[in-house]
Formats: sequence, structure tokens, C-alpha cells
Amino acid sequence: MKADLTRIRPYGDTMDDGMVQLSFSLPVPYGEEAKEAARQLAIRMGLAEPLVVHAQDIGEGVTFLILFGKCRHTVDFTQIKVVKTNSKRMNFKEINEYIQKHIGRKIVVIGACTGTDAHTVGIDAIINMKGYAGEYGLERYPMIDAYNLGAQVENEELLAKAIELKADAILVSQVVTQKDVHLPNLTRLVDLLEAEGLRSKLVLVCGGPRISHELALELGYDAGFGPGTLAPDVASFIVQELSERLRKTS
Ligand code: B12
Repeated sequence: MKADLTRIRPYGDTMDDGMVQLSFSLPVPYGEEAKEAARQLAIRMGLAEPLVVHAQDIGEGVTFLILFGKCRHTVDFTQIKVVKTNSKRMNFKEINEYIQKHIGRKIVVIGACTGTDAHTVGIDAIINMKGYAGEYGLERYPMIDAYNLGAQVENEELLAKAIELKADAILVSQVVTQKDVHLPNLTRLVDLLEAEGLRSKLVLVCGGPRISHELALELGYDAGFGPGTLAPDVASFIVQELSERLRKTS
């Protein structure tokens, strides 16, 4: 299969057919009118030949819909630039060996889901012993002392615990982003760390489904990780960042 990288578009059955699948809910009762409304919306979104393939009454006058349609736009893949961490991805064994060799002691990592956010699954996936998607969490790493404070932790409490445990890195999870509530919550922690004179002493990482590395840098964090992140992605970044800081100060 050979694609023209300067003009890529979605692929379904045949190269360049532009096929996409789209799902959304409409605040109207289930029925033919709901399907037609969804079809017209898809046309306005720029999709050609939209087809409603699933519609379901999800109660209280709301309909859930799935559509297929053809995207007519293309993107020049050769011009894509993404702001991302430049650390090398290592595996469980390599990370522990790297800490022994370059840092020479166990590192302390503390994490929490902060503010009003109660979505613990993401931070658990990164920190808890059993891990996620076939990768152990940080608690399993012999060279990492990992602490998971859980959900709805206030920034002040997270900071106090980080000081008490002499943390090398803080991990913040923000899943709820409605009305951009995560932004002031994330920057508040940066402000608190700066006020304590601790910002440069700690590696500060955030993550969640709407977090990108670029956004994290804008908010004053060292790195940000989004959907699909696994413990080794985060650990690789933290240990290389810590080692780099040690190298600069020695
Ligand atoms: C389970 C769930 C809940 C559970 C949470 C239980 C628990 N113990 O966590 C309950 C029922 C409590 C809940 C409540 C609510 N929820 Co909810 N919930 C979900 C759901 C279905 C799954 C989230 C999840 O577990 N994902 C799986 C994990 C593994 O993925 P993840 O969080 O993205 O984590 C990965 C990465 O993002 C990253 N990551 C995450 N954190 C971190 C941190 C660091 C440091 C790093 C490096 C990486 C990292 O790594 C993880 C692993 O790859 C989502 C919808 C969905 N399908 O995603 C809605 C969803 C997140 N919830 C939502 C909402 C609105 C709510 C409520 C406000 C609903 C309400 N009106 O009451 C409340 C808020 C409660 C609160 N105070 O926070 C919305 C958020 C919308 C938004 N943009 O903000 C979603 C998207 C649903 C939706 N489509 O509307 N929810």
C-alpha cells in the first residue's frame, strides 16, 4: 500500500476513499427526523455521502448516532510538526538500570488526581503496581518509590506531601476538562511550587485525555502525556530529565 504523503486522507475500503466514522448525540427524540438531522449536520461538516449506520434512543429525548461519510480534505504529512518529549523510550529493565547508573539511588515519584477531579483510572494506570495494558505501573519498579495519593487531592496537599517525601517528580492527572477547569488547577500547582522555590527542583508532569506535551509546556510543566500513555513512557522521561539536571549541576 503506497500513499502520497503530501496528500493523505482517511482510508476505509480503498486507498483515498476518505471514509470516516463519526459518532455523536443529538438532543432530539429517536426517529427518522433525528437521523436526517444527523445526516444534514455531517454534510455541513464537509462529509460527502453521509450514511447513518446506527441510531439509538438513549433516553430523555436524546439520540445517539453513528455515521459513515467521505472526507474530501487532505493533509501534507511531510509538513507535520509535533511538540513532543525528546527522551528515548526505555523498557522496565532499562529504566531501572538507567536509574542505578545515572542517578545512583532510588527516585521518589508522587502522583494524584487533583482539584475536584475524581477520575483515578488514568493515574492508577501509570502508578499502581498492576499497571495497564501489559505494562507494570511505577510502584513495581525496584528503583522507584512511587506514591499514589488518589483522587480529589488539593494542590496544597500534594505539595505538602511532595516536600515530606522529598519527591523528585510530581505527576498530576486531569481528566475533567469541562469549561477548561483543568487549566487554572494545573497552573495553580506551578504557582505554589514557584512560591516555595521548588519548581526547578522537581520534575513536573501532567497527563489526561485532553493533555498534550505542547499544552503542558505552555502551563509551566516539564512534560504532558495524553491517551494511551504507559508507565515506561513517563518513567523514561522522568529519569532522563533528572539525569540531565544532575549532569548540569555537577
Ligand atoms: C470512569 C469514568 C467516570 C467514573 C470515574 C471512576 C474512577 N474511579 O476513576 C465516575 C463515574 C466517578 C465519573 C464521574 C464523572 N465524570 Co466521568 N468518565 C469516566 C469514563 C467513562 C472513563 C474514564 C477512564 O477511566 N478512562 C480510562 C483511563 C485509562 O484513561 P485516561 O484517564 O485517559 O488515562 C490515560 C491517559 O490520559 C494518561 N493519563 C491520565 N492521567 C495521567 C497523569 C499522568 C501524570 C500521566 C503521565 C498520564 C496520565 O495515561 C492514562 C493511561 O493511558 C470517561 C469517558 C471515557 N470513555 O473516557 C468519563 C468522562 C471522563 N467523565 C466525564 C464527566 C463529565 C464526569 C462527571 C462530571 C459527570 C457528572 N456530571 O457527574 C463526573 C465528575 C466526577 C468528578 N468529580 O471528577 C467526561 C469528561 C468531559 C470533559 N471533557 O471534561 C467524560 C469524558 C465522559 C463524557 N464523554 O462526557 N466518570
